[in-house]
Amino acid sequence: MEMTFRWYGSQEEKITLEEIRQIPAMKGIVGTLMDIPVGEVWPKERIKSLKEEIEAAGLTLKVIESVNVHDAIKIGLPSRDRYIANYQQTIRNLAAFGIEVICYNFMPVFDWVKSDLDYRLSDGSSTLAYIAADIPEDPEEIIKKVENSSNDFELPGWEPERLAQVKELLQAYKEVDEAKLRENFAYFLKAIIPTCEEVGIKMAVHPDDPPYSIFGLPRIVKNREDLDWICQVVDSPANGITLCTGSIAEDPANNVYEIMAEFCQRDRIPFAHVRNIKFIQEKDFYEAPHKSEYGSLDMYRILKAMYDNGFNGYIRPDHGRMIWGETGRPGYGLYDRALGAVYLNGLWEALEKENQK
Ligand SMILES: [Mn+2]
Repeated sequence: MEMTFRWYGSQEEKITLEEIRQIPAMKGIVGTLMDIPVGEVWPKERIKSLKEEIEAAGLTLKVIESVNVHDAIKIGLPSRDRYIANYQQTIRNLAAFGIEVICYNFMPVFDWVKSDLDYRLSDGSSTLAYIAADIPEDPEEIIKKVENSSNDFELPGWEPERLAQVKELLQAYKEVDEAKLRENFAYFLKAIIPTCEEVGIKMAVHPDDPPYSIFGLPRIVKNREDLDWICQVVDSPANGITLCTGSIAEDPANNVYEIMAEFCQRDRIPFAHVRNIKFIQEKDFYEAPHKSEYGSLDMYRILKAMYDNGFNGYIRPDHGRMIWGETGRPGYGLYDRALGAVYLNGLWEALEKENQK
């Protein structure tokens, strides 16, 4: 297990690499090149300088989150082959600089959806929440809402240029049901996984967030059956999952502990996002502090499922609250994610020592 921290790059962040390096036992950065438009090749020189900057700060760069998949691929447009060729080239370019894992998702239009990016907890901290009644019916309203509460940070997967055409995008997805989206996903995986095998990279698909349909859009990475289908459609260790405990558990029908255990055992989880959520009622929830007692998930059980089933990939504390007066990119402050990382490392140390007896 190796602890990592998502960082958006010096142009996009007020959090410095030095601050991240000072988190005890923090080893690596989960990096990105946010300014490269979706579908374009990531240039080698940009990857090289990102890696050098991170390594100069005493951290490693082994995981990229995300290389986003162009809508033409998800919709299955004739132009998809060009975007797939670009994706293959990006995989090769990343591998040339020692990247081992690429996190991505296959969600139509919206990368993730929350109703509230500044949900106040009783201790005064601020977090992300999903309250179904507060999700507007009109998708354009949710875009405005997210833009207005993003503290002027660009949020991952919410590229303003792309979402400016949301009406056209939604129209383009009209003919894409779950079966069609699955067919397009299989087409994509069959094209890129051989490239990954050739250069030694693992793809790791992030579950849908939330893991059920919203705005009438299809969802195909939402439960155990979907993950099983993905692993089988191209049966290769290079075709893996970013198991995000928060996202998977957002559907109470999903047993996050069993899913974690099964896919760790099948060696398909090269990367894990670990966070806690607290259900308010039915499927409504907010993102809770990591420690088990604050949320609806048992974090010890999650890490034990990983440990017992041989997890040896990268892990990050996923999101954190805004605490101690910090302001920044919602979900991605320094302090609470640092606390999460230290807590997860503590649980892991206990599991290791308990099993060394
Ligand atoms: Mn996640």
